[in-house]
Amino acid sequence: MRRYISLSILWMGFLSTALFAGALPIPALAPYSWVNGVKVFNMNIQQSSTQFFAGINTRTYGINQSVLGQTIRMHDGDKIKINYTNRLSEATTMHGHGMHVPASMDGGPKNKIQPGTTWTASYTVNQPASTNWYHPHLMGKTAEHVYMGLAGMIIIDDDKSDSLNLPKTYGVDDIPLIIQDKRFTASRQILYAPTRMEIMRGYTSSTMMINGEISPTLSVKDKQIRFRVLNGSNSTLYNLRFSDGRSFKQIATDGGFLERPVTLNSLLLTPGERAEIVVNFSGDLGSSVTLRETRQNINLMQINVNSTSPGVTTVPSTLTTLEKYAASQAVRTRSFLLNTVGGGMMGQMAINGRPMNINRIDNVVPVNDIEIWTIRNTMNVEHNFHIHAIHFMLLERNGSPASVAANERGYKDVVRIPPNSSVKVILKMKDYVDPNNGYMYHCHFLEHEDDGMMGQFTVVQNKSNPVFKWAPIVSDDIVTMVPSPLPLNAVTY
Ligand SMILES: [Cu+2]
Repeated sequence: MRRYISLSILWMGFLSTALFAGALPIPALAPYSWVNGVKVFNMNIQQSSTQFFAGINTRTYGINQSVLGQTIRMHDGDKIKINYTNRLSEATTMHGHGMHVPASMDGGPKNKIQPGTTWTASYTVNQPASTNWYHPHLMGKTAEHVYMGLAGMIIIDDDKSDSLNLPKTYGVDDIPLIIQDKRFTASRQILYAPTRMEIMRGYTSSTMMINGEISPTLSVKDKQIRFRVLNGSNSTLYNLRFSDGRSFKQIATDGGFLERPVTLNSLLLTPGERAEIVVNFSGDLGSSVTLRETRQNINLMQINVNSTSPGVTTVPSTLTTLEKYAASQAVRTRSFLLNTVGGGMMGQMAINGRPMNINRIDNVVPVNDIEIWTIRNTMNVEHNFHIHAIHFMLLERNGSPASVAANERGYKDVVRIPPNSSVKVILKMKDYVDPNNGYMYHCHFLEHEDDGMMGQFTVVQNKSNPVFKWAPIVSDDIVTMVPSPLPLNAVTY
């Protein structure tokens, strides 16, 4: 009877709070070959099945594996080609989140990959060491495709990260943690069916997983261990904390290293955000610590300290020097209002009153201009804000520079905008002029993004003469491509 009860609890998905099961899966590093000096990756986007629950096959999507994707690793300066082949029965795209690449290589909604075809992202890596990720970005389908399992990590190394004495053996003391949560049907298939209220409030679940494993166990040595943490969920905030309340050091934000490690006891990540943390397990041989999510009170992962292998014992006190811009250097300010249109709480998600329109350029950003963007959330729900290709620094929260947390004082590409609050960021787009291909900015709560809380900007040489191939109507900062004397398919996207 007792066994029956515990199985019933398992079926209800609550076991994750009580027991730890399999070892934490470490996504394999994606194999590559060098072809004429170019590092070539072949990534198959495929349908498969995964056993989240013992003995039960759950239909999933993955990239070179059954769920999630292999880790793509590259070095600043590398020439890269990533061939994404779509072996699904539906179209998708593959966007490099956090990647500073030309708009035509961004993998946004226009870079559609039809079933049976291959799309190639080709560029030279041009950014600091950082933890990024790749995931679909198809209009209206991003949330579902990520939920089905399409997400993988991209790790960028550079000379600085090579030389710093940090844990850096992948899967041993440098551990990727892709945290997600999912709902399942009674037959244990992934259930993606948000109601209108769940689109607003978040399609969340208490069944959490790391790297596709519910309640995993990880064995580590009694040294400094680095975790590359990605909130890969659709719309769940994770507040991470260790069961013994121990402190740890955050060394990197979305865009790479912080100048100095920041000591924390808990780490809050909104969807799409990354943080690299280093945890000191010296003196813990033979003991176990649990990584917890405190907003929903979930035990995420048990960490067993069971080896004394050599490793890193101290974290460098200085990591990098970041280029910073003063507010007085900005030549332009822009405002972005996150709210709904038509129907209040049940209306459509929009930015500045405009739901996403793929045929509209909302902002034209001149290259090398320093700009301040103010993003305001006037709703009673959580949002965040993600900008493609550009990393920014926070200037203020709610008008206060002092309200920017120490671990937010690095380069970011996703920033939390809590209910009824505002954030001011400063940024400069340094390259990749292309008036004919847009980059996205959007809320990274994927249900909000899919519903329309997204806009599009281009990077131009000269704002007064952006040299469009098409005939746009320019009104304030809005460029509308319709009606145009050119057919839409004349636009090179
Ligand atoms: Cu949102």
